[in-house]
Amino acid sequence: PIEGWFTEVFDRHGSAIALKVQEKLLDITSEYQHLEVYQTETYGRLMVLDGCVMLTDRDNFLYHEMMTHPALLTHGAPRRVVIIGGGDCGTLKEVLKHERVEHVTQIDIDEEVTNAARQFFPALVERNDDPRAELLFEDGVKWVDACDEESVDVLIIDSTDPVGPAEGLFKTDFLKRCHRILKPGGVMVQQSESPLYHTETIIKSLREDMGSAGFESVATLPFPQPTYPSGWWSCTMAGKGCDVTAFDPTTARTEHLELEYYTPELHKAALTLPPFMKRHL
Ligand code: AG3
Repeated sequence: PIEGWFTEVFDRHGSAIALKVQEKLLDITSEYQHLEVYQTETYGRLMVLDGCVMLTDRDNFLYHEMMTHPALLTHGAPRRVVIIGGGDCGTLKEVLKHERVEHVTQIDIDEEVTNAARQFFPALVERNDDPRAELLFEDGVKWVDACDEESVDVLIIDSTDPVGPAEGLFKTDFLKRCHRILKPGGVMVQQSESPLYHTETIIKSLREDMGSAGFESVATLPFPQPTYPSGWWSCTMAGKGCDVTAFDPTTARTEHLELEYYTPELHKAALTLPPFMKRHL
């Protein structure tokens, strides 16, 4: 760690990411995790949970657009969307851009994350007053269990790494419960860590577990994320009775979405796995 810099060290991979910071704006320990917010010199504000970078003002659009638009546009006409985690509201903001979505429920276990977003990341919460948005602060696993069968079109798991509070969100048992609440034609998408660091481990097992949970199709989409381990990240989609690997970019209407990264063509391209990933999956 360098003085005056925030550093996240990825010990197992012998690498780290560091951002020059000007000031620490928040440092609290909630019931669930250690939450920090910094003002950086060149990436705007930075949110950190248990020492891990969650987002910065400058590059969060990459992650949030890729966590949202491929799944919603693959589905085609989602009306009911559920987000597990996502307390910073960055994913919620992207979902609310879709006019045909009628209701979005965000379930994060830790209200302090949303409080910090409200206080320090105004751009992420700017659509929170939308009457279609419902924010709940409870255990997402329990919420999914209590949810009606076949009632959700798109389910987004915007979690932290599969350790600590989010560990249960990567288990087969939870994926089965996710499958239960999706309507036929439903799509789930989960943040799935780094293609460079986690293809043979987390990504591979998540894809297998999605298959065991009853999903007929799976697709892992890599995208750049400069402030996460290795600078490169991924999401993995799974389809219930639909093919998430097939996407026709000419049918997707995105003019009204105010996008900074996602395009239907880029989505199509991200469905082509690089050879090294293909070899391991
Ligand atoms: N989700 C966190 C992805 C994991 C980042 N991992 C890390 N830095 N070691 C981010 C939530 C944004 N809505």
